[in-house]
Parts: sequence; C-alpha cells; structure tokens
Amino acid sequence: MSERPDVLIVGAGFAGMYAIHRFRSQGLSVLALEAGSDVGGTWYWNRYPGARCDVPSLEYSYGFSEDLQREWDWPEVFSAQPDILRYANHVADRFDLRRDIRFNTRVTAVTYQEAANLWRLETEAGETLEARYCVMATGCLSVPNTPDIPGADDFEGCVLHTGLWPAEPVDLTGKRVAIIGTGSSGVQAIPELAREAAHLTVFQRTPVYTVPANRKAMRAAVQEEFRANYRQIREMQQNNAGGVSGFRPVKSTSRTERAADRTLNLPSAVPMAPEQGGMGILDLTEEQRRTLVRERGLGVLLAFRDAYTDPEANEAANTAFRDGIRDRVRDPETAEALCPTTYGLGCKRQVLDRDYYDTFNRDNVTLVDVRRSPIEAITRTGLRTGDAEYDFDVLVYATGFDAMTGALLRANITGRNGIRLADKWAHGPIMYLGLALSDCPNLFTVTGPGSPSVLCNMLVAIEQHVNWIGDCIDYMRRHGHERIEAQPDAEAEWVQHVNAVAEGTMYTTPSCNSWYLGANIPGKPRIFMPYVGGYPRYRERCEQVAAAGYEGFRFG
Ligand code: NA7
Repeated sequence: MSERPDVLIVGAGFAGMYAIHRFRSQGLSVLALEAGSDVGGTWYWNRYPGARCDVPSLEYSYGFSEDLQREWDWPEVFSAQPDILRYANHVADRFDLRRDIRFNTRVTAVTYQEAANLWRLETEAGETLEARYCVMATGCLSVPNTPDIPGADDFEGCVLHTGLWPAEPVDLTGKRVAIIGTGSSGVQAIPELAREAAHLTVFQRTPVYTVPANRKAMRAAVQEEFRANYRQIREMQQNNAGGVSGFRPVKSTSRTERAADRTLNLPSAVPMAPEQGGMGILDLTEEQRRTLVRERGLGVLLAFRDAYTDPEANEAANTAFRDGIRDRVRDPETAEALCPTTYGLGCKRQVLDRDYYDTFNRDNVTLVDVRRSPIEAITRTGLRTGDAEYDFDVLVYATGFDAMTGALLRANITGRNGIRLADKWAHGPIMYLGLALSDCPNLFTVTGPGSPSVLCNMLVAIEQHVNWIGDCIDYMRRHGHERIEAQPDAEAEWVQHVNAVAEGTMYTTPSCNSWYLGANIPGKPRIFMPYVGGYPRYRERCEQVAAAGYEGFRFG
C-alpha cells in the first residue's frame, strides 16, 4: 500500500470498489479509506430483515468485466441484501481490491493544500494522508437519519436503525418490537419483524404507495439468455432514462414462462423508458380501475404512464390505489390510516414490498398514526404519543438518511482559500455535473448531487462517473496538467439546468416531501437534488464536455 498514492478514494461501496479497479488499470496508485470493516457500502450497513434491492440484479451488477458477468449466478430476480453483499465480496476477492483498502477508517476532514496541490485527508484515528487526486465515493444514502425525539436516550430497551443493522443476528422472538418509519426500509422490514416478534407496533407519519415486488427465483435459462446478450443489454442501459435495459428473455423459455417474463423487470424503482402510446388511466371508468387492481394487483397502476405526467390521471391512480388498500386491509380504520392522501404516486421513489398490506391483517401488528397523534417523547419503557403510551422491548428506527449531500458535508471538505463546502452549500448543493466543485481542484464526487444517481440504476451511474473521472485524470497526465477545476459559471449554469428540468414534474409538486428534495431532514434546503433529465441525456453531456477539452473546467 503506497503512503502517498495518486488517488485517495473515500468509501469502498460499489463506487469505491470500481474506482480502485479502474484507476489501477490505468497505472495509478490508489488507496481507499472505508469506515466499515469490509466492502459493500449500502449493502454492508443495511442488513435489516427484508433488505432487498429494488432494481433487478442482472442489471444492478457491474458491466465492466465480461468474465465477472459470466461467472456470477444470482439466486433471485431482485436479490436480497446477503446475496448482494456476497457479490461485493466476490468482486473484492476476484480483483484483489482489499490490498488497497484501509477498513475501519472514517475520514473526518478533506482539505486542499494549495501550495503543494495535494488533498490532505484526516481520519478519526488522527492519521493524515495526502494525494494529488481525491475521489469521494461516499454514496447517496449513507448517513442514517435518527430524528431528534425528546427522551431518546432514556429508553432502556434495545435500539436499532435499519441503516446500521448489526452484522450478528438479532433475535426478536418473543419481543415487543416498535418501528418508526414507513419508507422503503420500514416497508421491507415490517413483514419480517411481524413474523418474528411477539408484537409489532408500527409508528407511521406518512403512508406510502407500495406495490408487490417481483418474487421470482432466477431461472437458469433467463440468466443464460442475459449472459448471451449482455453486450446488447449494457448498450440498452446506456440509452435508457433509468439505466435499466428492460431486456426480456425470449428464446430459452416456454410460452407460459415467456408471458410471465414480460414483467420480469417490472416493477422497478427507477423509471423505465415510458411506454409509447397505450391506454391512459382516464380511459377507464372508476369501476374498471377497481376491477383491474383486484385482478392484477396494485402494481398494475404503475403501468399507466399518464399518471406520472397529468395531475388528473395521477389523482385517478391515487384513488384506485386507496381503493385497493381498502380492499386488502380488513380493519377499516387501519386501512384508512394506510391510505396516502397528502401526495401522489410518483412524488417519492417507488416502494416495493412483500406482504406489506397483509401484515396489517395479523393479530400481532398495530398501526399507530402519528400524524393524528404525534410522538411526544421516548420513555424508559417505550414511547408516548399525544393520546397514548406504548411499551416495548426493541425500538427500530427506519427513518431514512440524510441523502445525497449528507456524506459529503460530513467529510468536512475545505477547498481553495479555506472555502468550506458547508458554507458553499448552505442554500443547497452547487456543483458541476454532480462530478466536481469549483474551489476544489482535483476532487471528484461519484454520483454527486446534480447527476442522475438515485434516479438511475446506481451501478450504471457509478461506472459512468468512475470512467469519466479516470479518463479525465488520464487526459491531464497526457497533457501535463496538474490541476483541474470546475468553473463557477459552468457550475451555476448546470445547477440552473438541473432545477429547470425538475420543475413541473411529479417530484417537485408543492405537496411532495421526499428525500430527493431534502424534505425529510429538518432545516435542510428544499432543492431537488438528482438530475431528472434522464441518464442518456446526462451521459451525452458529460461526453461532450470531455470531447470539447473539458468544457466548463479550467486546467492549471
Ligand atoms: P425514507 O424513505 O426517508 O423513509 C423514512 C421514514 O421514516 C418515513 O416514513 C418518514 O416519515 C419516517 N420518519 C422520519 N422521521 C420521522 C419522525 N421524526 N417521526 C416519525 N416518522 C419519521 O427512508 P428509507 O430508509 O425507508 O428509504 C430510503 C431509500 O433507501 C429508499 O428510497 C430506497 O432508495 C433505499 P415522513 O415520510 O417523513 O413523514
């Protein structure tokens, strides 16, 4: 491990892991610093029961190595956390990544040394490391959010967070468990916790629109067909808004299987290319919509693309959705509380579940609507709301993350002239292409705010960014440049463009409060952070910037 590598990488999740491999292969020395004790990032930390990816695994996997694609078997169409972590470990072994990773090392400060043109990174343990280039591969959802509830420290039972779940198994048998939060993590965990615990109390502030996930085991024939067509599939990803190919295997399947496989990749939490034409939801009567949901399940509503563009169609879909919940959940009061009413489908990331609504028909599950009666305090033995006290043994926070900006801000980045990122971003993230910051020469971010990131298949977004950064460093070395820096006007223009394309979409309607907007963190500026213009358009822009000699950047 070299002590002053060419590149210091912060994080050894999927972004940091690929960065090590890519930069090494172009002759750079690298060192990655990782807070966890092993690789995997999100999939290392989020070990809660039910954790699962919401993008199909054959697509949510690296595309940089033909051999890797050929040799890896996915057990399910949408894999569970342990299988994805196993994949991360396999990649780390196969490409010998660990020799350039320092684990259990949390970076506490990232400071530019102007005179030496180096980045200096300080760690929690007091170490200092320096490198010419710094790549922040810190992830979009890596800083867990724990709400500031009075009395939180008084609770004498066990406290867990879905985003920091212990590696060793947690035995909940016979326990009274409480969970706060009903986003993706809560929705995935709730059915599993209910199966294990003596009793589960769900504290819900905002109901969710969730649809049944694809639960299929992977069939060998499907996997083989993917393998045979991987080149084309990776190409299709590059030209799809959400970086998901939508490839449907045809050859090696029977007729029935083929019909089933037509929905192989649906639903997925990242937007697929909109279906052209087809029926709009407003073409159906209310009764027809209801029958459709009864026959085909709630997921059918996601197929009406007009529901994502036309407010009237959106409301029709929301109504049909609520009717579907009422049909499913036996207790009318619980059903009503589970119905989302304050925002529409398409505002938040689509949640996928396994048995979520049915879980509320179990005798050992209670739903508490904390919007009606807010949480007042956590007590020694449980929790108090405006109108009741609840006792339990285990408290699970499924309260999300300080998304997109949280990890970058926590790294305490200080650029040229002592300019702190925290000050620069006081009113929201400002950066060029989600890749670089003015005043921070030679520092790059992987899937930073202003890039498609979480609106895209993350693995596709990661590879594109790491390749772009690698090519940029290569260009600099070939041209004898020692410094590259985004220009403030290019940065401002890009931020303006990111905001302009988000305007008027379902993501930014006034009633919408999502982590995409930072609305889940009190005091965080309300700005739509990912780039919603689609991955291909974004990728092309990055390619144009590079082809034009890194337009919007200045070399020194
Ligand atoms: P989310 O989607 O941010 O969900 C967090 C949940 O926690 C949500 O239901 C919140 O309600 C709830 N929450 C947060 N703070 C509180 C307080 N103080 N009181 C009550 N309830 C609260 O995070 P997830 O981890 O589920 O998912 C994040 C992403 O990870 C997901 O989209 C996938 O991409 C993977 P609220 O809606 O704010 O009223």
